[in-house]
Amino acid sequence: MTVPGDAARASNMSLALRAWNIRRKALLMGEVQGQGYIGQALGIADVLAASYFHALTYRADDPEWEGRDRFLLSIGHYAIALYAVLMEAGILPEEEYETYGMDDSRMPMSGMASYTPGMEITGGSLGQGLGIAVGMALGLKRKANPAFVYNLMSDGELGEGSTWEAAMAASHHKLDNLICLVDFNNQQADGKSTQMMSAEPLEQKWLAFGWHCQRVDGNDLNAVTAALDAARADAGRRPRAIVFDTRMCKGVPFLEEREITHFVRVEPDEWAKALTVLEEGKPQ
Ligand SMILES: Cc1ncc(C[n+]2csc(CCOP(=O)(O)OP(=O)(O)O)c2C)c(N)n1
Ligand SMILES: [Mg+2]
Repeated sequence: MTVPGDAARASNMSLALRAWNIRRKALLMGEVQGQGYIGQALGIADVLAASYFHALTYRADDPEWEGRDRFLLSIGHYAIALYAVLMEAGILPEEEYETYGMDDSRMPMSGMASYTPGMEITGGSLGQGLGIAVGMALGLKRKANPAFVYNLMSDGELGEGSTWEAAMAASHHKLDNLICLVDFNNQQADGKSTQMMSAEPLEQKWLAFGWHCQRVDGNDLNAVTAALDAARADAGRRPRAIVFDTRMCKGVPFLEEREITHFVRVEPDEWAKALTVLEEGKPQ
């Protein structure tokens, strides 16, 4: 039985190329519909590459394998980014990107666990993922299953009380098999997170809730992999958080420079241009 999590780690393909492939697949899906949460997908691509090709254990041909690490997408609107990495990991076939957002597609615009292999939960109502992750991590421990639970959440979800209830429960239950990844893109629906309701000082908050916490540049692959390694290796009987500062639209300079909003508008003729610009920056 193949274990692509291990195969991926052993492969010669660099994480930079993996991240580039994820960005390209997300743009191709965006082009299919003429829309999509592309700013978020481009921003989180490095964290997804490092998660799926450095940190996680899974079997691409058996997404429900009991021993897999669970990767929860709490932010259902980031589904386009998860589909891109699931295709890159071989859990979804590459050619399926052409169905993105269409009737009967396994890739709806907002994530649906029952539709998509490799999608562990239906996110979308913000602030639910960490609570579900706590339950899963507790259940795995009770079954003596050594898998980790990763929960990818947003900075907008830091404003949800349910997030902090879950954080407190995780620490109470000493869930050292739980790793919470926070995409701090400093953006939410109505403006910048720091202006809407600042969660700063954010590391101190996780620490005060009894968590191990790191904060790194989420678009620096070396920093991301080092943080994932440190989170797994921490000897404390406590849950672990990593706050990733990311840049929306990363990798497509003309979009990076556009005024960033929750939904970055890409004009019909700009998808092809974005793919061309990305191609120019392809890693060796
Ligand atoms: C409980 C809840 N309230 C409101 C919404 C509507 N909503 C969808 S995305 C979003 C933005 C939240 O910010 P963040 O999650 O950081 O998303 P980003 O702008 O970075 O994509 C909001 C408010 C929701 N999905 N769930
Ligand atoms: Mg955000």
